[in-house]
Amino acid sequence: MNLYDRIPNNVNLSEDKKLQRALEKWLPNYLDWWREMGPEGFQEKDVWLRTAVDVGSEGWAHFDYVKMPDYRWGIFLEPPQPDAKVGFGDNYGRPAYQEVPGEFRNALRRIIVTQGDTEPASVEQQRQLGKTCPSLYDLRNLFQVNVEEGRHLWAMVYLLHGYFGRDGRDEAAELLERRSGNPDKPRILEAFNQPCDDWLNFFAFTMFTDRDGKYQLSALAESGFEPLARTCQFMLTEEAHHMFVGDTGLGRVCRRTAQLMKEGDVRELGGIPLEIIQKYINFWFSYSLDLFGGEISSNSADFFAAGLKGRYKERDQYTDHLATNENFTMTIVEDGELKTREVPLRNALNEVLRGEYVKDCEKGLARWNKVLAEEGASERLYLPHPRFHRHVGEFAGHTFDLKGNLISPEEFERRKSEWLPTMEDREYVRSLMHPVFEVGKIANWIAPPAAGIKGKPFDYEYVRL
Ligand code: BYC
Repeated sequence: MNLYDRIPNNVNLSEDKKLQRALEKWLPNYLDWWREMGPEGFQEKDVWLRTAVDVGSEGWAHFDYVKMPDYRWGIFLEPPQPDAKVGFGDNYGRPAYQEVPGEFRNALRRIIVTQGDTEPASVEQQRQLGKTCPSLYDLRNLFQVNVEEGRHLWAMVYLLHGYFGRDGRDEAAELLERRSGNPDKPRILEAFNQPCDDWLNFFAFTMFTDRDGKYQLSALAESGFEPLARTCQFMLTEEAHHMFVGDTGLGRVCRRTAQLMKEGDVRELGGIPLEIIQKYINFWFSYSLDLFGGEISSNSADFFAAGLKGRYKERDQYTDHLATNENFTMTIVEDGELKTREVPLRNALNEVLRGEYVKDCEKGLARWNKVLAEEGASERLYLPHPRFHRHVGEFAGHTFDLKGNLISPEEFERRKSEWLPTMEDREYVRSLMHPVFEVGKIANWIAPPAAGIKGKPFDYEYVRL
C-alpha cells in the first residue's frame, strides 16, 4: 500500500514509470476539473471525510478533517485471486484476462468509458447543493459522495491509462471535457444530464441512480478482465454509503412529512407533500431504469459471450454460466399492443439485471412505507411500472400510465402533471431549500438521522465553516 505517494495506490505504481508519469500528467487536469466543477463554495473548508486507506473489509477507511482538494484520491484494487477464471460466457473456465484481449478491446473500452463518465457527471450535477444543505451532517454526506465519485473516476482512468495505450489516454482526457447537461458535450447516459439541484432530487438520485451503479458494478465485479473486476469490487465497498444517503434521506423526508400531516396542511407547515415525493420517485426511478440499456440488446449478449459483463451475483446465483439454451419471455409493444415475446437469454441480460434492481428498489419503498406507518399515516408510496416514462429500449416512444397500461400520447400529456414533477413542484421544493449551517440544527422539511457518522453524534461539527 503506497499511501503517501503523489497518487496513493496499491498497484505498485512506482514500478511502472510510464503509467505513473501518464497519471501524474492527468492529475493536475483532474484537479482543475474538480476546482471548476466540484462542490461550489466549500473547497477551502475542513470536512470530516472517510478516505480509503486499504481494501480489507475491516478498517479500510480513515476518518478525519480534510479540505476536499487535498483528499487522497487513489487507485485501490482488491487483491488478485490466484487462478482467477473467466466466470461466464464463451470462454467460461479459461484463465481470466490480465491484459485486454484484442477482439474485445472496443467493447471493454466502451464499458469502462461509460462507467467512468457517470462519476464526474454526478459531481457536476450536485455541485450547487452544498449551498442549501439541510444540516451539517447532510452537507458532509454530500461531500463524501462527491469525493468518492471522484475516486471512482480515478479507478476507471487507471484502467484506461494502464491497459488501453494512446486511445485510453485520449478517452481519459475526454472524461474531463464532457459536462453534465451541456448540449454540445453532454455526458453519455441521459440520467446524468438531468439537473439535480435540490435535496429531494439528490436523495432520489442517490437512492435510484447510485443503485444502478451497484448493479452495473456488481456485474462488472465478476468480469473476466481481472483488473476491471478487482477495481469494481472495491468501488462497491464505497458505493454502499451513497445508497444509504439516498435511502435514509428519503426515509427522513417521509418521516417529517408524516409528522407534519398530523399537525395540519403539509405545505402550510413548510414540508414536502407525499404527492411530490411520489413524483420525484417516478422521475428518478424511470430515468434510472433506462440506464440498464434496451430490453433486447445484442451488446449485452456480446458482453456476456466475451466474459466481460455478467449477471448480478453470476457466480453464486446461477449454475449455468453459458446461458446459451434458455429463452427469456418479455413484454414488448407490437402494432400498438403489448405482446409477449421469447428472446434468447443472452440478448435479454439488460432486462435480467434490471429485474434484480427493481426488486432492490422495492425494498427501499417498503422501508419508507414502514416509516409512514410508524408515524400513523395511512398513505403509501410505490414504484411506478417499469414501462412508465421510458426513453431507452422497447417502451421508448410509447406512453404508459403508472400501472404500465399503454395509453395515447395525448392522455399522457394530459395526465403527466399528476405523475411527474411539474415546474411548480420543483419551484416549491426549491423554495424550502434554505441552508442550515448551525451545528446540531436541521431544516424543517426533513427529520434528523437515527444516528451520526461513525459513532459521532448528529450535533458534531462535520464541516467547519
Ligand atoms: N442513455 O444495447 P443497448 C454509476 C445507448 S451508474 C443514452 O440497449 P447496452 C453511478 C447505447 O450506448 C452505472 N444512451 O444498451 C451512479 C447504445 O448506443 P450505440 C454506470 C443509451 O449497450 C450514480 C444504444 O443505446 N455504469 O456508476 O447493452 C453516481 C443501444 O444500447 C442508454 C454502466 O453503465 C442511456 N441510458 O447497455 C455515480 C456500466 N442506454 O452503441 C455513478 C457500463 C443505452 O447504438 N455500461 N444507450 O451507439 C454498460 O454496460 C452499457 O453501456 C449500458 C447500456 C448498460 C449503459
